[in-house]
Amino acid sequence: MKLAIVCYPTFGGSGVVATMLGTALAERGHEVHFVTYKQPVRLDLLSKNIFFHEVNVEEYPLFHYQPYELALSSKLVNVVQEYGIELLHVHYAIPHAYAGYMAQQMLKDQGIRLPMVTTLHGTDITLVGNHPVYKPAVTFSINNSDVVTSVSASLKRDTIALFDSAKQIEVVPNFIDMSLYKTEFKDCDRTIMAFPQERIITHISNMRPVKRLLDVVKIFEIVEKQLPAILIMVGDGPERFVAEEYAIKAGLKIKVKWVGNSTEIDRILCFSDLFLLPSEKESFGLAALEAMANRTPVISTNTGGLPEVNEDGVSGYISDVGNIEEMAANALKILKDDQVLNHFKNAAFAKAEQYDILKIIPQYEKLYHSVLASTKYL
Ligand code: GMT
Repeated sequence: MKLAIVCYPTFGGSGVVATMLGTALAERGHEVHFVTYKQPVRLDLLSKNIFFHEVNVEEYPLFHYQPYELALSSKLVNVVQEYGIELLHVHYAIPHAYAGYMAQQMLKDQGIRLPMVTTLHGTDITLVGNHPVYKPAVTFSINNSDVVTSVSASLKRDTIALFDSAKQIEVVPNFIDMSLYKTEFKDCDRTIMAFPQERIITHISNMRPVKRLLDVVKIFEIVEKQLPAILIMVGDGPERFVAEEYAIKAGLKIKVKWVGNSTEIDRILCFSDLFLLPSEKESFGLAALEAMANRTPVISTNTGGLPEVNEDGVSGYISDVGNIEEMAANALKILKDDQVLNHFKNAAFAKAEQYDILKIIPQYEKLYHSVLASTKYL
């Protein structure tokens, strides 16, 4: 099958999922065309069956805002015509589903039917998409997609509740390639970051307000009073400065290490003892799954899809948003004893196996085949 994937090319989870999906599909013999404004960060272009088409937005003095949707839909039309694309899969509704719909309409005029699968990732529904500024367009895009998927059962419920939509939504959870984690990393050297007696606690995010960065530092502050530990903060974003200031004022400057955006996530997670994700909202929590695949237990909130990923008392613990004391107490429960920590590490890995890519890719393929086979597109 020849398909086009539209996604954000940055460090966010939706782009990572789209890239992993496209790469896996290409390995299974499908021809995959990524259409976005920059090469996705985790995309290996030198792969058989993978193409990348950059969307360029022409600047013009009259434009206060650059019309990205227009450029994207035009690019999609060109790519579909040139390569005979059979199906479009857009990740993150805003503005991708909207641009995809416009491309569909332009192609329809030329007698070309292009079915569209839209995958909802979280904030496109729960935060941004729900805002009155975007809601009518997002509702329209959802209702006019041929197939809509959500990355968790929780996000499906949120979509139905917030958008009052009768559209059927298929839950296809996010996934991870577990074959990459079956063998130990050769360069998993914790001494580059910590002293032997220190536990290594890690947080990874885009450091936006929903991630509650101050909670991360405050949880660590409580834990660090009880046992030797360091905190590795991976990523960058608007909340970083405030959290960094807090850590310095709390006397934790040398204990909290800010490493910025990283392409070495697995190298960091493989020597981590605990992962913190105290988010306000999280449709799935891909970073938590990546931690678990690296045998790192997770302390998270119980919001959104997190309880589906992080099994309370098994792969870690979940708490109400903002309950810093409980999250710190649970972190200590896991970290205080080597045997307990090892037990949680193994359980986190076993839980991650439920989301192995081998179980999820066939679900997408089945959806693609059913939409292609539907009479509408024969
Ligand atoms: O966080 C965002 O604003 C967007 C998005 C992204 O691109 O990273 O994150 C969402 O999609 C991820 C992949 O499906 C999920 O793992 C994240 O939980 C979800 N973020 C939120 O719901 C806040």
